[in-house]
Amino acid sequence: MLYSAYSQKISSPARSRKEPVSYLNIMVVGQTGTGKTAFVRTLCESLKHTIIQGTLKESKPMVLKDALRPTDDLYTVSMHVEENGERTSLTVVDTPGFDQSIDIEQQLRFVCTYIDHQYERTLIEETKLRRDAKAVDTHIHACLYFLDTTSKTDLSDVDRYMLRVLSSRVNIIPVVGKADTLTAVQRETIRKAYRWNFFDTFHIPVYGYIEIEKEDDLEQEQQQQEQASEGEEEEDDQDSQKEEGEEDHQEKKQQVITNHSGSEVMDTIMSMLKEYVEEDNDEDARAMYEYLEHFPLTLVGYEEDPETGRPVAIMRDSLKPQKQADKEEDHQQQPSSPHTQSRKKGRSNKTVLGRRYPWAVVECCNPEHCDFERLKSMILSVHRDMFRIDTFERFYEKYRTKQLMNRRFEGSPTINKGKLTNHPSATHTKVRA
Ligand SMILES: Nc1nc2c(ncn2[C@@H]2O[C@H](COP(=O)(O)OP(=O)(O)OP(=O)(O)O)[C@@H](O)[C@H]2O)c(=O)[nH]1
Ligand SMILES: [Mg+2]
Repeated sequence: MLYSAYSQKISSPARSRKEPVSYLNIMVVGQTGTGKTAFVRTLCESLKHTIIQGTLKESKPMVLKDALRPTDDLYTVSMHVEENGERTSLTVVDTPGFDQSIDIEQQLRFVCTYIDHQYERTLIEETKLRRDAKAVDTHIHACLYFLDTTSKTDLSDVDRYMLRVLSSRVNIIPVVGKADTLTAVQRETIRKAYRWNFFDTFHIPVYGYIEIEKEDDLEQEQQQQEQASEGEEEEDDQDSQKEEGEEDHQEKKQQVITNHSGSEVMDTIMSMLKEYVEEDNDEDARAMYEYLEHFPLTLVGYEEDPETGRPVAIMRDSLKPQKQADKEEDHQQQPSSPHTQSRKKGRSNKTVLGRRYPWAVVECCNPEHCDFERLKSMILSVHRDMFRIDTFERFYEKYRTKQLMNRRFEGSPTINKGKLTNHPSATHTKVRA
């Protein structure tokens, strides 16, 4: 009830506006140098034709126009985007990368405080007698977590810790940045290893994860309870059982990684989703299934001019001699048609966002090269409403309950408004109609 009232309000902040607008706020987080800012710039650049004129706003001047440098302070970029006839007020929050030489707890606290602060704004709004008609939804609906891929096999301890804490507050989408630096085999290996880590070993509740109680687990639990009631086991027996358990786990990991998607739990989730799709034609289940098929998504940021930070001009097929590229196209077209001639002309001038290597061009928006386009469509259409609903119904509710319980126990209902306005999110750009 509360949500529908709220969502209606946040979806149509101005009655005069003909098009309803959905607010979507995403945050990029991860260790330093993993490609977060390059992703934000690539996203803005790739959306430039769909941004409604005059709506692009940055919380820090020149933040997108300067040379690419390590991010030392949180900033936001907001814009109204229209895709497939749907309008989204998109805000991207870029954060300083985690640096392991500085207190990790403190860096994590900074990000968590920012996320919580957005929930606090809603809580304050809800408790007002007269609510602000122009209040907008500033919740962080999805957090792209840029994984540290240096080990190329397992989640790093820092990532694991950060992910565990963040996934209790926000929808986490783990991503692999700089995917052009991985060979096809490395990508597949890393993908499977991460799936196993996230879903089977550490059970990190990222977006798409569903907790499944397996029959084996239930049986095991039952057996354990029976054993406990029968009296204490011999210590030696327990140790050997534990060792056997670990061996089984390793053996299973090897089997699953070599033969399947990399994760037994993910396979189970996906077959559940498949049933929903086949039996009920459930679109949300289909979207989630397709997302999990590519989990974790791979990204490539554009190659920037070191001085201006602008994308370097890369022509499609620039590495192929023009005659060869034309020949390939002629195979698919009527050789002498005027259409072919004009396409050739148009195509040979076409620049792409990407990175150029002596042997190939990697295109950011080519689905065969990485999942950038897939992620973009997740954010702007396919998963947009799921992110928003999930955030409100799950994460905000959790925050709200916790705060209200705390305040009741402390006997202090005060909400420090002065403190809130000093928070970095005071810089959060509000794009109003
Ligand atoms: N090869 C390759 N390099 C990339 C990619 N994205 C970014 N880089 C490079 O990696 C370096 C760091 O990129 P940033 O986007 O600044 O990384 P960041 O995660 O924002 O770093 P912090 O702001 O320190 O947290 C820069 O030199 C980029 O040119 C990519 O997709 N592929
Ligand atoms: Mg950065």
